[in-house]
Amino acid sequence: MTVKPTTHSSHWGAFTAVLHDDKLVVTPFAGDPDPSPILKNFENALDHKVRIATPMVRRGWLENGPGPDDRRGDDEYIAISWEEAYALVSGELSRVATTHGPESVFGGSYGWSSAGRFHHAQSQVHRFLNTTIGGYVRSVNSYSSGAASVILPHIVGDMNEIARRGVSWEEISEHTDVLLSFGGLALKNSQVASGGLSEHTERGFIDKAAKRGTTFISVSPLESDLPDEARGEWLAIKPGTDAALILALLHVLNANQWSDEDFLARYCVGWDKLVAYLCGAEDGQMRDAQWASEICGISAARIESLAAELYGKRVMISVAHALQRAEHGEQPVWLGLVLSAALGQPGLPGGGYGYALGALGHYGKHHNQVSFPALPQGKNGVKDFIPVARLSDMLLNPGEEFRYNGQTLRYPHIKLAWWAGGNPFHHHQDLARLRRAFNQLDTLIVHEVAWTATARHADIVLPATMTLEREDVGGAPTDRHLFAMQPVAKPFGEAKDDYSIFAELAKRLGREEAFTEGRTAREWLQHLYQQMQEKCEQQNISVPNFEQFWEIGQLQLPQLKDGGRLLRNLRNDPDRYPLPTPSGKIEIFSQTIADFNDADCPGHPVWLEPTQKPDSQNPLYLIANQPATKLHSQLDYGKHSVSQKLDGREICRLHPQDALSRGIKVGDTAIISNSRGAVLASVEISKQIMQGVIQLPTGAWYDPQDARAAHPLCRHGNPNVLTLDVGTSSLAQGCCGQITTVNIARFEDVAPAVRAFEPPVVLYR
Ligand SMILES: Nc1nc2c(c(=O)[nH]1)N[C@H]1C(S)=C(S)[C@@H](COP(=O)(O)OP(=O)(O)OC[C@H]3O[C@@H](n4cnc5c(=O)[nH]c(N)nc54)[C@H](O)[C@@H]3O)O[C@H]1N2
Ligand SMILES: Nc1nc2c(c(=O)[nH]1)N[C@H]1C(S)=C(S)[C@@H](COP(=O)(O)OP(=O)(O)OC[C@H]3O[C@@H](n4cnc5c(=O)[nH]c(N)nc54)[C@H](O)[C@@H]3O)O[C@H]1N2
Ligand SMILES: [Mo]
Repeated sequence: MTVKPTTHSSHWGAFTAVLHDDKLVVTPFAGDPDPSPILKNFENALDHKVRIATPMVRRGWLENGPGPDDRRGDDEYIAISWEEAYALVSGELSRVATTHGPESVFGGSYGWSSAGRFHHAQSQVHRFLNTTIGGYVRSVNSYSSGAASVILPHIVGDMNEIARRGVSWEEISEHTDVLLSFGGLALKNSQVASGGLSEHTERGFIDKAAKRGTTFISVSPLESDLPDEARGEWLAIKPGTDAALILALLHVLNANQWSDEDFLARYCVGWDKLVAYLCGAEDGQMRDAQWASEICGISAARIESLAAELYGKRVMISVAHALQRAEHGEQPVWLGLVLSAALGQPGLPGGGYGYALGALGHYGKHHNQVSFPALPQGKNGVKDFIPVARLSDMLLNPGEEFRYNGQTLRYPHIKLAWWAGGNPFHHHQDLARLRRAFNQLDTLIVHEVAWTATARHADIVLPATMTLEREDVGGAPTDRHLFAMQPVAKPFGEAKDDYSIFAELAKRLGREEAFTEGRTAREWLQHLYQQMQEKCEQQNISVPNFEQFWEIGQLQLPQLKDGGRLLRNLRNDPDRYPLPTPSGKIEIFSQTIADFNDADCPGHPVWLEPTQKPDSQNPLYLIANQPATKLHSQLDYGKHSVSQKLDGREICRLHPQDALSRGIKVGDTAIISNSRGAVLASVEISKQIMQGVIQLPTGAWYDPQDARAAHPLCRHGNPNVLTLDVGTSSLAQGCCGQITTVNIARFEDVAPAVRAFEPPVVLYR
């Protein structure tokens, strides 16, 4: 059967799709100059054996009822009908909400879900819990920018304004002399933007800038973080030590009187206090190039010459998200801003600070004049929340105190957790600890398209459709195209979209009208579209009506060119446009943060030793960064992702010297381990990686050989078996997943086959 191609969109690009005799063919959006190969992951995904066909209940939960259970992650499932599933789920939610209140339900449901404004799973969960039981314990911030999203409001007033609405690539390509990037600008990362991106333009802009004369310098443990098109310099740095390097650069600028004292006096507070710290007046320790060199591994001479190369130039500083996904991750974020200020660059064309530039396809882009509205989530009557990465802490330590952003809060006592559109066994650190945490629950409910490790820990699993099996509207505020996401296939098995599932549950809870407002999914799309259309009309932007839009499949929206406005406005008119900080200026010293009195994040940026440093037991750093071949764990079973594994295992990369000294060869299976567990991975050897560092990307589905082991062995290569589950600091409590320390050896036994994509044992009645 051949069907007319339908327009569609995903977090990694827009495309058209067609089913030819049950084979899905995906073609990138014609207007995309540099489409992502991740699109290929769709082609074998619709009917993969790891998809979930019917609702499921975990055997232990069915037999024993709700309650803590060590069998989660290691149990059989029983296929049930939707009627049975609705009855079990609505009954259990009523029981928990009536007995313990909505403050015992965790509905954070962190995760990227799929593109599509309406079926965004997390929004659906939140709306459902708000409209049926009056709320839920939520999570704040993200795994992406846990530390940055707390510190940046204190020191520059707003995160979004210097990240997503920061200086644009277009401006950089025209004006920047030096782009100094901590953590690089890997094109693998800007392939992706939440909500979708129809035009991948980073490669083109980087090429244009380099041709015009921009010097790119990438400070990173990996050479591959610098795109070839940048024709730049790779400065290899020990993971987690950028704060020391930047302090030394500031020391050199100050010592040579290269710091822009006029800018620092007019637009900043606290430079004098930082200078006292740099020069040793604060505590007797000088933070000069020699001092930093011993910490970060870059020679003192190169640190000094780098400072000289920045002086007098139009400089853009960027700090990747990755740097703050680590112990004391607040510090490099703060120091990147301070460095740009000491150079007097914020607010100049192509100059200043672009936090997370290149980390996602949103950054450095223009914003649409009007954006597509989000699904309203209703009112959450529960006040309790956690910083998102404190999940296991919360479940394991109910009632205990924790610090967050100057407050002392308590972990709530959670009985039931609900997850749709996220995979904590992908995103969270220390997976053995996460399993223990989930085992404390009475009930875990998960909606999933496939048998992820999270689904395998659930008590009730509800099968969700993929976007290809339903209607939606795809768009992001930084993408000028809006797409009709038209279905290309029927739902797999009995899968339903999250909205329909929640609508049925709301009906059984007597709250259908409150949840649906009487609308079908199609009517919601029309309703949301109409709201956008009205906003457009108010601004004299003409757009087709919904039916025409649906027929054409796409439309183009006008954009604003206001990137970088926060610091540009400050520079041009500080009285009229003070920053939304207590001083109205850039805070190099923050009295607010100082008054919090947390030793792990004092009032000005500092170098603090991480607890995780290579030692005799764990002599190597592990970088667990974003995968090039997929988005997180999504469609890890997809064609492109699988084609980039070896023996079915994720590939780790290490330096030839580190391999040689351990007798490890290309193509070997290696075992990477530390006190939390071990993973198997296939070996690639590369000089593009710093000696002393191993890289293993995230995204391989957790595949423990013995699910109940205290120190599990993952056969597939999921680095979160190894990462440490601690907060970045008492200030932000962000996740520290990016960097840990490990040992590596050749795996001498016969390597066990990967079983990540084999469904669990299911009993059909
Ligand atoms: N060690 C380490 N860990 C990390 C990171 C790191 O750098 N190092 N990075 C972190 C970062 S930045 C992030 S953002 C997180 C990402 O973590 P997540 O966002 O949790 O990862 P995803 O794989 O995107 O999970 C989305 C899940 O939703 C499912 N899904 C997709 N569409 C739908 C739908 O319509 N309905 C339902 N019900 N389900 C759907 C997918 O199948 C998938 O399992 O990981 C973090 N974890
Ligand atoms: N293909 C693809 N793209 C993605 C994603 C994906 O899953 N797949 N995820 C998206 C998401 S949700 C996010 S939040 C962003 C994340 O954006 P980032 O966090 O910036 O991305 P990462 O790839 O984790 O890290 C970028 C690079 O930082 C370097 N790095 C790590 N530690 C250090 C350090 O201590 N110092 C220095 N100088 N460099 C260091 C690593 O070499 C790494 O390759 O990526 C997005 N883009
Ligand atoms: Mo992220």
